[in-house]
Amino acid sequence: MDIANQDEFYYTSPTQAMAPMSINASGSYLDKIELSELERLISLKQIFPVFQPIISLSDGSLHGHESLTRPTSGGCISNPEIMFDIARKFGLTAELEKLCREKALSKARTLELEGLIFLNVCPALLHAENHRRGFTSELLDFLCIDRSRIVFELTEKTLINDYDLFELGVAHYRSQGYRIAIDDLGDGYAGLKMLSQVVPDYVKLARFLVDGVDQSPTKQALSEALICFSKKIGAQVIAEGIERPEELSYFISIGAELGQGYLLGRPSPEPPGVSANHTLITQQTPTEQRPHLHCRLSRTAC
Ligand SMILES: [Ca+2]
Repeated sequence: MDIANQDEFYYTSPTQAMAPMSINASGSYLDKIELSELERLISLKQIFPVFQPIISLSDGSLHGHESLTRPTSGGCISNPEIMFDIARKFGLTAELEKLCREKALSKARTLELEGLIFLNVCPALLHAENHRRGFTSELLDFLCIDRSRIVFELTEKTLINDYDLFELGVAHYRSQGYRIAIDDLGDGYAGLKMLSQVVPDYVKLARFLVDGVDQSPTKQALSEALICFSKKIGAQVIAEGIERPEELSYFISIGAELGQGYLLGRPSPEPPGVSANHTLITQQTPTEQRPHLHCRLSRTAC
């Protein structure tokens, strides 16, 4: 799970979310250990970024990478899910996210990664006092990375009960020239409302829709509807979590523009930088469109 999947606490209670949990006499020994280890991880910057490729499903070319984060501290923080859970628990998500972004962008510059850089972000954190505005822009300027190469992934996985706050977050990024992706579409509470209000540049289909889609008429119907809608509003669709050739073939057949998943490339600290997927994509491209999908898409002028 990446950082964008850790936002429930912020969306459901954005005000209280920014107040760190205090360890008092009733705090458990485990709480103290977790907080201590997380503070040490942040101060010593004990994380490293990995990059997973996002591939064009029309020709297999590299479109960009999503940056994910792995901890190196060991101890009780043994994986990224636990790391972000503990950060959320103690109100340290802002500090952790800032560190993740700093590490990811610096490494992307060192590796001279091609294409776009997708970064997960919690919109509510834009309003945290300890999340200094302009930090990302200053860092990008320092690294000579153009803002047009940055795509912020906003999760819709969790309940958003403050859309004014959410829209402020989106406007904040848009006004600076960044692109916006809706992450995990179909896996949360408010996807359609978010789509109508944000009008994103990219839509990332939730993994559960992709998993076994070739064997599920229901998932196919949902995927088709979301792809059709996304195309109508000018957003490119990314099918995330593609692990089987049958899933890849299906999304190619219904016209999804982009794909991501183990089949197309695992997250890596040093990704190859170019896509080796041209042969894989062309082998999976069906010789004929699926008749029923073609008809439905044609009727709705997608
Ligand atoms: Ca993501």
